[in-house]
Amino acid sequence: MAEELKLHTTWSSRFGLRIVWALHIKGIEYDAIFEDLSQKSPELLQYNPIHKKVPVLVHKGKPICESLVILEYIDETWKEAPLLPQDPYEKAMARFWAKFGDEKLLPSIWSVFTGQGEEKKEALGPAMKNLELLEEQLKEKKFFGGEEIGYLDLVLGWLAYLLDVFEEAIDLKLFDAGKFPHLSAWMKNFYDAPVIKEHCPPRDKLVTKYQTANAPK
Ligand SMILES: N[C@@H](CCC(=O)N[C@@H](CS)C(=O)NCC(=O)O)C(=O)O
Repeated sequence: MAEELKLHTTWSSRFGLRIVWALHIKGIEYDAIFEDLSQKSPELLQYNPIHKKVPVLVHKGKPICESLVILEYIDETWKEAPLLPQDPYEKAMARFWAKFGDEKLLPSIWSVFTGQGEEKKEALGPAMKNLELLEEQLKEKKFFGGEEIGYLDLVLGWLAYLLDVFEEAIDLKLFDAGKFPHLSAWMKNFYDAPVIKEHCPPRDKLVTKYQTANAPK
């Protein structure tokens, strides 16, 4: 029986999926409420009046917004299968790279995806540089979290299922596995974990969504 736990998300939200994965890893029951972002529900606007975005987790009637904050809340509330490292320095590093993922890596790849002509070419350099930085971080580790999927894996998880969707949508090869052997192995390990794969949106539906999003207006 779900402990009054509701997740407002969408079928494809890469931020929402982090939360879905975390809840499944910890074996926590919840009710998913799928929002239509072109017509946000009064509950979403009430729970997240500042950003008006998904995901929002509502625990015993209390809303928590912003996916990184939600992940930490989940990890502190349900202690089983810890997501963040226990060591303070390792924890700080996981938070640092999560911020890097959201503030640097994601926008740089998004610019390649949405840029037109020259803009797209210029966006490639920073995107590749950011991927190289992650490659160095990962080294020989199976997951960023070590032997098990952890907080940083969940935050960067969109790379594992979405990068090749972006590539197909814009018909451009971005990611060369030969140049990023560790990252490429990580993507496979991450996506192949049943708890992740079983809770990823259907690939063909994603390709159609991003092709439509990228179509010249
Ligand atoms: N920083 C936020 C980003 C959330 C976000 O951008 N959500 C998108 C869906 S993937 C959204 O709700 N967009 C609606 C809007 O911008 O109006 C987080 O980590 O939760």
